[in-house]
Amino acid sequence: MKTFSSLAAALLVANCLATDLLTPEKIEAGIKTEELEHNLRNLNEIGKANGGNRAFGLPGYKASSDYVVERAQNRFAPEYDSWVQYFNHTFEQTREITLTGPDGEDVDVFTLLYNNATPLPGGTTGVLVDTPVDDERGSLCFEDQWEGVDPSGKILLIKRGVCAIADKLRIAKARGALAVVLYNQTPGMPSSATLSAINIGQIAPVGLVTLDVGEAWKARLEAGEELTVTLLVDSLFEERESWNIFAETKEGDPNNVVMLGAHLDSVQAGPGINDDGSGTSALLEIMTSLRTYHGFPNKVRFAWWGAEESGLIGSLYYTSHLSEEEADKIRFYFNYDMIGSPYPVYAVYKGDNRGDAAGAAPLLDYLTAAGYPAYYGSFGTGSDYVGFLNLGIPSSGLFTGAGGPTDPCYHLGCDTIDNISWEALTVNAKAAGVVAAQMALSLEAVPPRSKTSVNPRNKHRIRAEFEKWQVAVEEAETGHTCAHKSKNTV
Ligand SMILES: *[C@@H]1O[C@H](CO)[C@@H](O)[C@H](O)[C@H]1NC(C)=O
Ligand SMILES: CC(=O)N[C@H]1CO[C@H](CO)[C@@H](O)[C@@H]1O
Ligand SMILES: [Zn+2]
Repeated sequence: MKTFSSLAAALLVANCLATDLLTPEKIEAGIKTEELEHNLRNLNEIGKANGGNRAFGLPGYKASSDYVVERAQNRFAPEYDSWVQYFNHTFEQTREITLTGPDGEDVDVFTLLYNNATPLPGGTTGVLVDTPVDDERGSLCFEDQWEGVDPSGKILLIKRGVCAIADKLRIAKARGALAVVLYNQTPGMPSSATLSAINIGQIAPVGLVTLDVGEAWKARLEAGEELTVTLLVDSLFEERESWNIFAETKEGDPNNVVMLGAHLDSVQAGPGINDDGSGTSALLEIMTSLRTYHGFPNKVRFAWWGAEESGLIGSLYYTSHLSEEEADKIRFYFNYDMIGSPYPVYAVYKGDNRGDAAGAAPLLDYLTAAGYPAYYGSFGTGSDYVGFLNLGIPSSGLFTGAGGPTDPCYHLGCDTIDNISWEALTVNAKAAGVVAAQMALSLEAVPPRSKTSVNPRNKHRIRAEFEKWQVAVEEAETGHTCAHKSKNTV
Protein backbone atom coordinates (compact mmCIF):
# COMPACT_ATOMS: atom_id res chain seq x y z
CA MET A 1 0.00 0.00 0.00
CA LYS A 2 1.26 3.44 -0.91
CA THR A 3 1.98 6.13 1.62
CA PHE A 4 0.51 9.54 0.99
CA SER A 5 3.76 11.05 -0.27
CA SER A 6 4.51 8.30 -2.77
CA LEU A 7 0.92 8.54 -3.98
CA ALA A 8 1.42 12.27 -4.51
CA ALA A 9 4.64 11.54 -6.36
CA ALA A 10 2.85 8.98 -8.50
CA LEU A 11 0.15 11.50 -9.28
CA LEU A 12 2.77 14.06 -10.26
CA VAL A 13 4.40 11.54 -12.57
CA ALA A 14 1.01 10.64 -14.00
CA ASN A 15 0.28 14.30 -14.57
CA CYS A 16 3.63 14.69 -16.31
CA LEU A 17 2.93 11.63 -18.43
CA ALA A 18 -0.36 13.07 -19.51
CA THR A 19 1.08 16.41 -20.62
CA ASP A 20 4.79 16.58 -20.94
CA LEU A 21 6.74 13.41 -21.46
CA LEU A 22 8.17 12.72 -24.88
CA THR A 23 6.71 9.85 -26.87
CA PRO A 24 7.26 9.15 -30.57
CA GLU A 25 3.47 9.26 -31.07
CA LYS A 26 3.29 12.85 -29.85
CA ILE A 27 5.98 13.91 -32.30
CA GLU A 28 4.21 12.06 -35.08
CA ALA A 29 0.95 13.89 -34.30
CA GLY A 30 2.75 17.22 -33.97
CA ILE A 31 4.11 17.23 -37.53
CA LYS A 32 1.53 18.75 -39.89
CA THR A 33 1.42 19.16 -43.65
CA GLU A 34 0.21 22.78 -43.28
CA GLU A 35 3.29 23.73 -41.27
CA LEU A 36 5.67 21.88 -43.57
CA GLU A 37 4.03 23.74 -46.45
CA HIS A 38 4.16 27.07 -44.63
CA ASN A 39 7.96 26.79 -44.39
CA LEU A 40 8.28 25.85 -48.04
CA ARG A 41 6.09 28.78 -49.12
CA ASN A 42 8.40 31.07 -47.19
CA LEU A 43 11.53 29.53 -48.72
CA ASN A 44 9.91 29.77 -52.16
CA GLU A 45 9.25 33.48 -51.57
CA ILE A 46 12.82 33.92 -50.35
CA GLY A 47 14.04 32.41 -53.62
CA LYS A 48 11.77 34.67 -55.68
CA ALA A 49 12.86 37.78 -53.81
CA ASN A 50 16.56 36.97 -54.24
CA GLY A 51 17.17 36.32 -57.91
CA GLY A 52 15.45 32.92 -57.99
CA ASN A 53 17.76 30.96 -55.70
CA ARG A 54 19.03 30.40 -52.16
CA ALA A 55 22.58 29.47 -53.18
CA PHE A 56 25.93 29.65 -51.39
CA GLY A 57 27.46 33.14 -51.48
CA LEU A 58 24.23 34.86 -52.57
CA PRO A 59 21.57 36.81 -50.65
CA GLY A 60 18.96 34.01 -50.80
CA TYR A 61 21.16 31.94 -48.50
CA LYS A 62 21.35 34.70 -45.90
CA ALA A 63 17.56 35.12 -46.04
CA SER A 64 17.07 31.35 -45.64
CA SER A 65 19.44 31.41 -42.70
CA ASP A 66 17.48 34.27 -41.09
CA TYR A 67 14.35 32.15 -41.41
CA VAL A 68 15.92 29.20 -39.56
CA VAL A 69 17.66 31.41 -36.99
CA GLU A 70 14.40 33.16 -36.10
CA ARG A 71 13.21 29.85 -34.70
CA ALA A 72 16.41 28.03 -33.70
CA GLN A 73 18.10 30.98 -32.01
CA ASN A 74 15.37 33.44 -31.12
CA ARG A 75 11.93 31.96 -30.59
CA PHE A 76 13.10 28.58 -29.28
CA ALA A 77 15.96 29.87 -27.13
CA PRO A 78 14.31 28.54 -23.93
CA GLU A 79 14.49 24.94 -25.16
CA TYR A 80 17.45 24.92 -27.54
CA ASP A 81 21.10 25.92 -27.53
CA SER A 82 22.12 27.11 -30.95
CA TRP A 83 25.22 28.30 -32.75
CA VAL A 84 26.56 29.18 -36.16
CA GLN A 85 29.77 27.77 -37.66
CA TYR A 86 31.41 29.97 -40.29
CA PHE A 87 33.70 28.79 -43.08
CA ASN A 88 35.10 30.25 -46.29
CA HIS A 89 34.90 28.72 -49.71
CA THR A 90 35.51 29.75 -53.28
CA PHE A 91 32.38 31.17 -54.84
CA GLU A 92 31.77 31.07 -58.58
CA GLN A 93 29.17 32.79 -60.64
CA THR A 94 29.01 32.66 -64.42
CA ARG A 95 28.35 36.29 -65.30
CA GLU A 96 27.84 35.59 -68.97
CA ILE A 97 27.77 32.53 -71.21
CA THR A 98 27.02 32.55 -74.95
CA LEU A 99 27.45 30.03 -77.73
CA THR A 100 27.41 31.02 -81.39
CA GLY A 101 26.59 28.06 -83.62
CA PRO A 102 28.03 27.13 -87.03
CA ASP A 103 25.44 29.20 -88.87
CA GLY A 104 26.06 32.30 -86.76
CA GLU A 105 23.00 31.59 -84.63
CA ASP A 106 22.69 32.10 -80.85
CA VAL A 107 22.34 28.67 -79.25
CA ASP A 108 20.73 28.05 -75.85
CA VAL A 109 23.68 27.23 -73.61
CA PHE A 110 23.88 26.43 -69.89
CA THR A 111 26.75 26.78 -67.47
CA LEU A 112 28.05 24.52 -64.70
CA LEU A 113 29.19 25.63 -61.26
CA TYR A 114 32.93 26.51 -61.22
CA ASN A 115 33.01 26.87 -65.00
CA ASN A 116 36.34 28.35 -66.14
CA ALA A 117 36.46 31.50 -68.25
CA THR A 118 37.33 31.73 -71.94
CA PRO A 119 39.44 34.63 -73.22
CA LEU A 120 37.42 37.86 -73.10
CA PRO A 121 35.78 39.88 -74.49
CA GLY A 122 35.46 37.78 -77.65
CA GLY A 123 35.30 34.26 -76.26
CA THR A 124 37.07 31.44 -78.04
CA THR A 125 36.40 30.40 -81.63
CA GLY A 126 37.38 27.03 -83.05
CA VAL A 127 36.60 24.15 -85.30
CA LEU A 128 34.22 21.68 -83.66
CA VAL A 129 35.55 18.12 -83.31
CA ASP A 130 33.31 15.08 -82.96
CA THR A 131 34.35 12.58 -80.26
CA PRO A 132 33.46 8.95 -79.54
CA VAL A 133 30.53 8.13 -77.27
CA ASP A 134 30.84 5.55 -74.48
CA ASP A 135 27.57 5.25 -72.57
CA GLU A 136 28.94 2.50 -70.31
CA ARG A 137 32.03 4.11 -68.81
CA GLY A 138 31.04 7.64 -69.81
CA SER A 139 32.64 9.52 -72.70
CA LEU A 140 36.26 10.76 -72.58
CA CYS A 141 36.87 10.52 -68.83
CA PHE A 142 39.72 8.07 -69.33
CA GLU A 143 42.94 8.53 -71.30
CA ASP A 144 42.42 5.36 -73.36
CA GLN A 145 39.21 6.83 -74.78
CA TRP A 146 41.14 9.71 -76.39
CA GLU A 147 42.93 7.64 -79.03
CA GLY A 148 42.34 9.19 -82.43
CA VAL A 149 40.95 12.43 -80.98
CA ASP A 150 42.99 15.52 -81.90
CA PRO A 151 41.80 18.29 -79.60
CA SER A 152 44.66 20.73 -79.91
CA GLY A 153 43.43 24.24 -80.75
CA LYS A 154 39.89 22.99 -81.29
CA ILE A 155 36.52 22.85 -79.54
CA LEU A 156 35.33 19.36 -78.63
CA LEU A 157 31.79 18.03 -78.83
CA ILE A 158 31.46 15.54 -75.93
CA LYS A 159 28.49 13.62 -74.56
CA ARG A 160 27.52 13.98 -70.89
CA GLY A 161 26.73 11.10 -68.52
CA VAL A 162 28.05 8.32 -66.24
CA CYS A 163 31.47 9.78 -65.35
CA ALA A 164 32.54 13.08 -63.78
CA ILE A 165 32.35 16.06 -66.16
CA ALA A 166 35.46 17.61 -64.61
CA ASP A 167 37.48 14.53 -65.68
CA LYS A 168 36.57 15.13 -69.35
CA LEU A 169 37.40 18.80 -69.06
CA ARG A 170 40.72 18.22 -67.30
CA ILE A 171 42.00 15.87 -69.99
CA ALA A 172 40.66 18.20 -72.70
CA LYS A 173 42.65 21.11 -71.29
CA ALA A 174 45.77 19.03 -70.79
CA ARG A 175 45.60 17.99 -74.45
CA GLY A 176 45.27 21.55 -75.65
CA ALA A 177 41.54 21.91 -76.37
CA LEU A 178 40.23 25.48 -76.45
CA ALA A 179 36.86 24.57 -74.98
CA VAL A 180 34.22 21.84 -74.76
CA VAL A 181 30.62 21.80 -75.93
CA LEU A 182 29.01 19.21 -73.66
CA TYR A 183 25.67 17.84 -74.81
CA ASN A 184 23.15 16.41 -72.40
CA GLN A 185 22.62 12.64 -72.26
CA THR A 186 18.84 12.89 -71.85
CA PRO A 187 16.22 14.97 -73.71
CA GLY A 188 14.87 18.20 -72.27
CA MET A 189 16.43 20.89 -70.17
CA PRO A 190 19.92 19.96 -68.86
CA SER A 191 20.35 20.12 -65.09
CA SER A 192 23.17 21.91 -63.32
CA ALA A 193 26.21 20.21 -61.76
CA THR A 194 29.34 21.27 -59.92
CA LEU A 195 32.83 21.02 -61.37
CA SER A 196 34.26 21.81 -57.87
CA ALA A 197 36.44 24.67 -56.78
CA ILE A 198 39.45 22.37 -56.72
CA ASN A 199 39.43 22.33 -60.54
CA ILE A 200 39.75 26.08 -61.04
CA GLY A 201 42.43 26.65 -63.66
CA GLN A 202 42.71 22.94 -64.45
CA ILE A 203 39.83 22.43 -66.86
CA ALA A 204 38.67 23.58 -70.28
CA PRO A 205 35.77 26.08 -70.36
CA VAL A 206 32.48 24.33 -71.07
CA GLY A 207 29.10 25.18 -72.57
CA LEU A 208 26.28 22.71 -71.94
CA VAL A 209 23.67 22.22 -74.70
CA THR A 210 20.62 20.02 -75.11
CA LEU A 211 20.75 16.49 -76.53
CA ASP A 212 18.93 17.77 -79.65
CA VAL A 213 21.58 20.37 -80.44
CA GLY A 214 24.43 17.93 -79.71
CA GLU A 215 23.05 15.16 -81.89
CA ALA A 216 22.29 17.53 -84.77
CA TRP A 217 25.87 18.85 -84.77
CA LYS A 218 27.28 15.35 -84.40
CA ALA A 219 25.31 14.20 -87.47
CA ARG A 220 26.63 17.11 -89.53
CA LEU A 221 30.23 16.39 -88.44
CA GLU A 222 29.80 12.71 -89.29
CA ALA A 223 28.54 13.76 -92.73
CA GLY A 224 31.86 15.55 -93.23
CA GLU A 225 30.84 19.18 -92.72
CA GLU A 226 33.28 21.56 -91.05
CA LEU A 227 31.59 23.49 -88.24
CA THR A 228 33.05 26.48 -86.40
CA VAL A 229 31.57 27.69 -83.10
CA THR A 230 32.33 30.42 -80.56
CA LEU A 231 31.98 29.92 -76.80
CA LEU A 232 32.17 32.80 -74.35
CA VAL A 233 32.30 32.17 -70.60
CA ASP A 234 32.83 35.00 -68.12
CA SER A 235 33.23 33.62 -64.58
CA LEU A 236 33.63 35.46 -61.32
CA PHE A 237 35.64 33.66 -58.64
CA GLU A 238 36.13 34.89 -55.11
CA GLU A 239 36.38 33.70 -51.54
CA ARG A 240 33.05 34.07 -49.74
CA GLU A 241 31.96 33.27 -46.23
CA SER A 242 29.15 30.86 -45.50
CA TRP A 243 27.96 28.97 -42.45
CA ASN A 244 26.18 26.00 -40.90
CA ILE A 245 23.43 26.50 -38.30
CA PHE A 246 23.00 24.18 -35.30
CA ALA A 247 20.34 23.85 -32.62
CA GLU A 248 20.27 21.18 -29.94
CA THR A 249 17.94 20.37 -27.11
CA LYS A 250 19.00 21.71 -23.73
CA GLU A 251 17.61 18.48 -22.36
CA GLY A 252 19.61 15.28 -22.67
CA ASP A 253 23.10 13.96 -22.13
CA PRO A 254 25.73 15.90 -24.10
CA ASN A 255 27.72 12.68 -24.47
CA ASN A 256 24.87 10.97 -26.31
CA VAL A 257 23.66 13.03 -29.24
CA VAL A 258 21.28 12.08 -32.04
CA MET A 259 21.92 14.30 -35.02
CA LEU A 260 19.63 15.25 -37.93
CA GLY A 261 20.94 17.21 -40.95
CA ALA A 262 19.54 18.91 -44.05
CA HIS A 263 21.24 21.39 -46.36
CA LEU A 264 19.95 24.92 -46.40
CA ASP A 265 21.50 26.11 -49.67
CA SER A 266 20.08 25.58 -53.16
CA VAL A 267 21.77 25.51 -56.56
CA GLN A 268 22.03 28.83 -58.41
CA ALA A 269 19.58 27.55 -61.05
CA GLY A 270 16.51 27.51 -58.80
CA PRO A 271 15.01 27.97 -55.33
CA GLY A 272 15.59 24.36 -54.23
CA ILE A 273 12.22 23.68 -52.65
CA ASN A 274 12.53 19.90 -52.80
CA ASP A 275 16.36 20.12 -52.79
CA ASP A 276 16.56 20.71 -49.92
CA GLY A 277 13.75 22.90 -48.67
CA SER A 278 11.98 19.60 -47.94
CA GLY A 279 14.59 18.40 -45.43
CA THR A 280 15.01 21.92 -44.05
CA SER A 281 11.27 22.17 -43.38
CA ALA A 282 11.10 18.69 -41.85
CA LEU A 283 13.86 19.56 -39.37
CA LEU A 284 12.13 22.83 -38.45
CA GLU A 285 8.90 20.99 -37.70
CA ILE A 286 10.55 18.17 -35.75
CA MET A 287 12.35 20.82 -33.71
CA THR A 288 9.05 22.64 -33.17
CA SER A 289 7.21 19.53 -32.05
CA LEU A 290 10.01 18.26 -29.82
CA ARG A 291 10.32 21.44 -27.77
CA THR A 292 7.01 20.78 -25.99
CA TYR A 293 8.20 17.56 -24.35
CA HIS A 294 10.56 16.47 -21.63
CA GLY A 295 11.91 13.35 -20.05
CA PHE A 296 14.36 12.14 -22.69
CA PRO A 297 17.88 11.09 -21.75
CA ASN A 298 19.70 11.88 -25.03
CA LYS A 299 20.25 15.20 -26.81
CA VAL A 300 18.87 15.89 -30.27
CA ARG A 301 20.99 18.16 -32.49
CA PHE A 302 19.73 19.70 -35.73
CA ALA A 303 22.09 20.91 -38.46
CA TRP A 304 21.30 23.06 -41.48
CA TRP A 305 24.31 22.75 -43.75
CA GLY A 306 25.75 25.48 -45.97
CA ALA A 307 27.33 25.16 -49.44
CA GLU A 308 26.26 21.54 -49.94
CA GLU A 309 25.68 22.16 -53.63
CA SER A 310 29.27 23.35 -54.06
CA GLY A 311 30.55 19.93 -52.92
CA LEU A 312 29.27 19.16 -49.38
CA ILE A 313 31.43 22.01 -48.09
CA GLY A 314 29.62 22.89 -44.85
CA SER A 315 29.16 19.34 -43.59
CA LEU A 316 32.72 18.37 -44.51
CA TYR A 317 33.98 21.44 -42.70
CA TYR A 318 32.04 20.40 -39.61
CA THR A 319 32.98 16.71 -39.62
CA SER A 320 36.64 17.32 -40.47
CA HIS A 321 37.00 19.76 -37.56
CA LEU A 322 35.40 17.53 -34.90
CA SER A 323 37.79 16.21 -32.28
CA GLU A 324 37.77 12.45 -31.68
CA GLU A 325 35.89 13.06 -28.43
CA GLU A 326 33.24 15.22 -30.09
CA ALA A 327 32.79 12.67 -32.86
CA ASP A 328 32.32 9.89 -30.26
CA LYS A 329 29.41 11.80 -28.76
CA ILE A 330 27.45 11.83 -32.03
CA ARG A 331 25.82 8.46 -31.70
CA PHE A 332 23.76 8.56 -34.90
CA TYR A 333 23.43 10.83 -37.95
CA PHE A 334 20.26 11.10 -40.05
CA ASN A 335 20.44 12.85 -43.44
CA TYR A 336 17.29 14.35 -44.94
CA ASP A 337 18.02 15.67 -48.43
CA MET A 338 15.15 15.61 -50.98
CA ILE A 339 12.27 13.94 -49.17
CA GLY A 340 9.33 15.40 -51.14
CA SER A 341 10.05 14.55 -54.79
CA PRO A 342 6.89 14.93 -56.90
CA TYR A 343 6.98 11.28 -58.09
CA PRO A 344 8.65 9.79 -55.05
CA VAL A 345 10.46 6.59 -54.29
CA TYR A 346 10.95 5.76 -50.62
CA ALA A 347 14.64 5.00 -50.17
CA VAL A 348 16.05 4.45 -46.67
CA TYR A 349 19.84 4.72 -46.48
CA LYS A 350 21.70 1.79 -44.97
CA GLY A 351 25.44 1.32 -45.45
CA ASP A 352 28.25 -1.01 -44.35
CA ASN A 353 28.40 0.17 -40.75
CA ARG A 354 26.67 -2.41 -38.55
CA GLY A 355 25.23 0.49 -36.53
CA ASP A 356 23.26 1.89 -39.49
CA ALA A 357 20.43 -0.60 -39.04
CA ALA A 358 19.50 0.91 -35.66
CA GLY A 359 18.19 3.97 -37.50
CA ALA A 360 17.42 2.49 -40.90
CA ALA A 361 15.16 -0.34 -39.67
CA PRO A 362 12.72 1.85 -37.71
CA LEU A 363 12.52 4.33 -40.63
CA LEU A 364 11.74 1.47 -43.01
CA ASP A 365 9.25 -0.07 -40.57
CA TYR A 366 7.43 3.22 -40.11
CA LEU A 367 7.05 3.83 -43.85
CA THR A 368 6.08 0.23 -44.56
CA ALA A 369 3.45 0.22 -41.81
CA ALA A 370 2.06 3.46 -43.25
CA GLY A 371 1.62 1.68 -46.58
CA TYR A 372 4.59 3.04 -48.56
CA PRO A 373 6.94 0.90 -50.68
CA ALA A 374 10.08 1.70 -48.70
CA TYR A 375 13.35 -0.07 -49.51
CA TYR A 376 16.98 0.04 -48.39
CA GLY A 377 19.36 1.98 -50.62
CA SER A 378 23.09 2.29 -50.13
CA PHE A 379 24.83 5.60 -49.53
CA GLY A 380 26.49 7.28 -52.49
CA THR A 381 28.78 10.29 -52.44
CA GLY A 382 26.03 12.80 -53.08
CA SER A 383 25.00 14.36 -49.78
CA ASP A 384 26.06 15.48 -46.34
CA TYR A 385 26.27 11.98 -44.86
CA VAL A 386 29.74 11.57 -46.43
CA GLY A 387 31.66 13.23 -43.60
CA PHE A 388 29.79 11.19 -40.99
CA LEU A 389 30.39 7.90 -42.81
CA ASN A 390 34.09 8.77 -42.94
CA LEU A 391 34.07 9.13 -39.15
CA GLY A 392 32.41 5.73 -38.71
CA ILE A 393 29.30 7.29 -37.16
CA PRO A 394 26.22 5.06 -37.65
CA SER A 395 24.00 6.80 -40.21
CA SER A 396 20.80 6.58 -42.17
CA GLY A 397 18.29 8.92 -43.79
CA LEU A 398 15.58 9.20 -46.40
CA PHE A 399 15.60 10.11 -50.09
CA THR A 400 12.74 10.29 -52.59
CA GLY A 401 14.80 10.52 -55.77
CA ALA A 402 16.48 13.12 -58.01
CA GLY A 403 16.10 13.69 -61.73
CA GLY A 404 14.49 11.35 -64.22
CA PRO A 405 11.02 10.18 -63.33
CA THR A 406 11.13 11.03 -59.61
CA ASP A 407 11.97 14.74 -59.75
CA PRO A 408 12.18 16.20 -63.28
CA CYS A 409 12.83 19.62 -61.73
CA TYR A 410 16.03 18.51 -59.96
CA HIS A 411 18.53 21.41 -60.01
CA LEU A 412 16.26 23.45 -62.27
CA GLY A 413 14.28 26.66 -61.90
CA CYS A 414 11.06 24.61 -61.60
CA ASP A 415 12.10 23.06 -58.23
CA THR A 416 9.43 25.27 -56.66
CA ILE A 417 6.43 25.00 -54.37
CA ASP A 418 4.49 23.64 -57.38
CA ASN A 419 6.54 20.48 -57.70
CA ILE A 420 6.42 18.82 -54.29
CA SER A 421 4.66 15.67 -53.14
CA TRP A 422 3.01 16.83 -49.93
CA GLU A 423 2.14 13.24 -49.11
CA ALA A 424 5.76 12.06 -49.36
CA LEU A 425 7.04 15.08 -47.47
CA THR A 426 4.55 14.57 -44.65
CA VAL A 427 5.07 10.85 -44.14
CA ASN A 428 8.85 11.20 -44.37
CA ALA A 429 8.92 14.08 -41.89
CA LYS A 430 6.78 12.01 -39.51
CA ALA A 431 9.06 8.98 -39.95
CA ALA A 432 12.09 11.18 -39.25
CA GLY A 433 10.42 12.69 -36.18
CA VAL A 434 9.30 9.36 -34.75
CA VAL A 435 12.73 7.78 -35.11
CA ALA A 436 14.48 10.85 -33.69
CA ALA A 437 12.17 10.67 -30.67
CA GLN A 438 12.84 6.95 -30.25
CA MET A 439 16.57 7.61 -30.17
CA ALA A 440 16.16 10.59 -27.85
CA LEU A 441 14.55 8.07 -25.49
CA SER A 442 17.03 5.24 -26.02
CA LEU A 443 20.29 4.61 -27.84
CA GLU A 444 20.60 1.07 -26.54
CA ALA A 445 20.44 -0.42 -30.02
CA VAL A 446 23.20 1.81 -31.37
CA PRO A 447 26.80 0.52 -31.20
CA PRO A 448 29.65 2.97 -30.71
CA ARG A 449 31.33 4.68 -33.65
CA SER A 450 33.44 2.28 -35.69
CA LYS A 451 37.03 3.44 -35.75
CA THR A 452 38.59 1.63 -38.66
CA SER A 453 42.10 2.62 -39.65
CA VAL A 454 40.89 4.31 -42.83
CA ASN A 455 38.85 6.96 -41.02
CA PRO A 456 41.61 9.27 -39.75
CA ARG A 457 43.16 9.27 -43.20
CA ASN A 458 39.86 10.34 -44.74
CA LYS A 459 39.54 13.08 -42.19
CA HIS A 460 43.03 14.35 -42.86
CA ARG A 461 42.42 14.16 -46.58
CA ILE A 462 39.28 16.29 -46.27
CA ARG A 463 41.00 18.82 -44.02
CA ALA A 464 43.83 18.98 -46.52
CA GLU A 465 41.28 19.65 -49.23
CA PHE A 466 39.95 22.62 -47.32
CA GLU A 467 43.42 24.05 -47.27
CA LYS A 468 43.70 23.45 -50.99
CA TRP A 469 40.30 24.97 -51.69
CA GLN A 470 41.31 28.09 -49.82
CA VAL A 471 44.24 28.65 -52.13
CA ALA A 472 42.70 27.16 -55.26
CA VAL A 473 42.32 30.47 -57.02
CA GLU A 474 45.90 31.56 -56.41
CA GLU A 475 47.24 28.14 -57.31
CA ALA A 476 45.24 27.92 -60.49
CA GLU A 477 48.29 27.31 -62.66
CA THR A 478 50.04 24.58 -60.68
CA GLY A 479 48.07 21.45 -61.51
CA HIS A 480 47.24 19.07 -58.64
CA THR A 481 44.39 16.68 -59.16
CA CYS A 482 42.02 15.42 -56.55
CA ALA A 483 39.94 12.30 -56.21
CA HIS A 484 37.27 13.96 -54.11
CA LYS A 485 33.97 12.87 -55.57
CA SER A 486 31.02 14.93 -54.57
CA LYS A 487 27.44 15.46 -55.47
CA ASN A 488 26.31 16.08 -59.04
CA THR A 489 29.64 15.97 -60.72
CA VAL A 490 28.33 13.87 -63.61
C1 LIG B 1 36.89 34.22 -44.10
O1 LIG B 1 37.66 35.19 -44.79
C2 LIG B 1 37.56 36.50 -44.26
C3 LIG B 1 38.31 37.45 -45.17
O2 LIG B 1 39.59 36.95 -45.44
C4 LIG B 1 38.12 36.50 -42.84
O3 LIG B 1 38.00 37.78 -42.25
C5 LIG B 1 37.34 35.48 -42.01
O4 LIG B 1 37.91 35.39 -40.74
C6 LIG B 1 37.34 34.11 -42.67
N1 LIG B 1 36.47 33.24 -41.93
C7 LIG B 1 36.84 32.01 -41.56
C8 LIG B 1 35.83 31.24 -40.81
O5 LIG B 1 37.94 31.54 -41.79
C1 LIG C 1 8.02 18.35 -63.94
C2 LIG C 1 6.83 19.01 -63.36
O1 LIG C 1 6.01 18.40 -62.75
N1 LIG C 1 6.78 20.30 -63.56
C3 LIG C 1 5.65 21.12 -63.11
C4 LIG C 1 6.12 22.07 -62.04
O2 LIG C 1 5.11 22.99 -61.71
C5 LIG C 1 4.65 23.76 -62.79
C6 LIG C 1 3.66 24.77 -62.27
O3 LIG C 1 2.58 24.15 -61.62
C7 LIG C 1 4.04 22.87 -63.85
O4 LIG C 1 3.62 23.63 -64.96
C8 LIG C 1 5.09 21.85 -64.29
O5 LIG C 1 4.53 20.94 -65.19
ZN1 LIG D 1 20.33 18.28 -51.97
